[in-house]
Amino acid sequence: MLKPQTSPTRELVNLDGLWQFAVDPGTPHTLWQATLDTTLEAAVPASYNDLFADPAIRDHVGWVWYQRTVRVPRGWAGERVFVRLDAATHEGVVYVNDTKVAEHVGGYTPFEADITDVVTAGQEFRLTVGVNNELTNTTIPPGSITVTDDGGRKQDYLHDFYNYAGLARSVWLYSAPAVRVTDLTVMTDVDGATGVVGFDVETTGADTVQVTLRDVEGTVVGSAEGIAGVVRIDDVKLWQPGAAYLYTLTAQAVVGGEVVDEYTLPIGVRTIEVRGMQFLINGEPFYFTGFGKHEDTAVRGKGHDNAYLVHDFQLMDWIGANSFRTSHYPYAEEVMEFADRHGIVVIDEVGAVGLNLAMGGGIFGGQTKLTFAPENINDDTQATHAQAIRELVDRDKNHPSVVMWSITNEPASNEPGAREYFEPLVNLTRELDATRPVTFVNVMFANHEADLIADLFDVICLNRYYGWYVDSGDLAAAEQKLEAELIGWQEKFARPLIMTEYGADTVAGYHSIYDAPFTEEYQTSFLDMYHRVHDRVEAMIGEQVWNFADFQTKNGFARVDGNKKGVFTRDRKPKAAAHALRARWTGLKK
Ligand code: GCB
Repeated sequence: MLKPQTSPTRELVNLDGLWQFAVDPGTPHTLWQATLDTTLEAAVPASYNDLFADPAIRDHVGWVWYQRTVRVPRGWAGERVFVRLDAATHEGVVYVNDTKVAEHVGGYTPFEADITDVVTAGQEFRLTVGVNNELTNTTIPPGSITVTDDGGRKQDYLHDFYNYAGLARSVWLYSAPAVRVTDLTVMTDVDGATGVVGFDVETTGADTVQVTLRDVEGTVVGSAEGIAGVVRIDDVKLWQPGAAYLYTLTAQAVVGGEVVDEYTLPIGVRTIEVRGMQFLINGEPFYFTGFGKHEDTAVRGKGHDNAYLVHDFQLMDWIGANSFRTSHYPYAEEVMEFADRHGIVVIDEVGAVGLNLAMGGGIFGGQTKLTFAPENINDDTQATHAQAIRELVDRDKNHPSVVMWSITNEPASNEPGAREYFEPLVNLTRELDATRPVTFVNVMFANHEADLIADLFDVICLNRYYGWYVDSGDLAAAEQKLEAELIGWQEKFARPLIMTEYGADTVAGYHSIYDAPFTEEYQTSFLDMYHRVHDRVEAMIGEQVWNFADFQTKNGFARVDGNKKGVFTRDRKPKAAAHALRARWTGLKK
């Protein structure tokens, strides 16, 4: 789905701001028809959970309602009018006055509706958005809901980040012509000094499409006509990690010789290849440094915030990071575009987190059950998962920063049923995009001997906590076990390995001269130990520390106001390890 934009044929109105807000008293939802009888207002974009001083709102399980009035610009008569939500976490329903115009499941990908027939240019309408935060065994990510003795509903889930919900990304009203560009796919390659840009355009009935490529100065470097084809760029400037270069591709829909619509996409020309145990970007071996991140800040929850966007990327640059993983769900499109413009490499992850063993034992009935059993993670979950993959690839396929798809974090890949569950999803991802490698993120209990799916993937990502959850405080024992396991993966699979999580909870300002977990010194020594091992294992092609910053989680005895494995605090102050990482990663860059 194309991100809305202004162009000579399109207009865009941002609907962010304060919306009326109410919690739905029941399920199925009831409030959509009314003008919300509420004094509450919620900021958009923001998760609603931490905005209010009310635990009943924070812990609510079910639907909430957002409402505002919107005026359609009077100049839009004759145009198609759309409402577009960048995300509604985890399920959204949209009403224009009393008409339902859109429904969408999946909390981190956009959806839109053509509302032309129910609005009038120059007139106001009531826009109501219902958002549901429920997670079940058929949602991605999964969860379970229990009914408490007093009839209340309680949400449980296995992933280690707070279940923030609401309208955490922007909402838009936009106009576009009836005959327009509806999708664009670019695939880039390099032939000597020539860039090869393959394109595919979908329209609603254009006679033809005129494609023009421009460089950063605006000079035309190539063009083509048709709904699919190739444009070649002489002396191409490549999109490189740390040195982004973006051309713009303009697609014009033509009817009867007239241009009726125009859409412009920034594109980067680069190649990606997995060869043996190497990951090549533009033919050069690439070593990933950086973080698993979260969309997480105080008060906003997962609300997208451009100030934090800029600051986080500044801190990543300061520390020498060249990459990050969108753990554990697709991030706001603004983040992906920023990465494109600034040459940051992204492992793009689907929101499939928490599909692991404890799911069977922990939250589906309290007994040990297999995760991939029909009553737990089942065919319906897999169908939701497949749809989440489709929507992620559809949204992010044109970002040069995205070099790999991660289709799940830490599933029970050692369990019967795992292969049957994942093999079709890997195949689907490859069918959707043949240009990028596919990976998954392996959990510690499914090591190289126990795992049943790793051979399906091009690159194997590992989350390891030797020295934290295992051998806590004993870095010497941890070092031996870590190295032995990495060598085990290398010998068995002979393909690239990335350490996508390694980290230790660290309380900023807590110190010791001993190897004492939770101190700033321990976090530094822990990371140093991993780095020694990474440098000794040939298949290691990257290291992404868990986590960039401290983040909020659900309550639990192992979490003190959230997860403290951040190298930065939640308000982005460096812990001591930040300086050590900076020394290593800026050194690796030379
Ligand atoms: C993991 C998970 C991540 C957690 C982390 C931790 O393996 O992938 O979501 O936050 O461990 O800190 O326990």
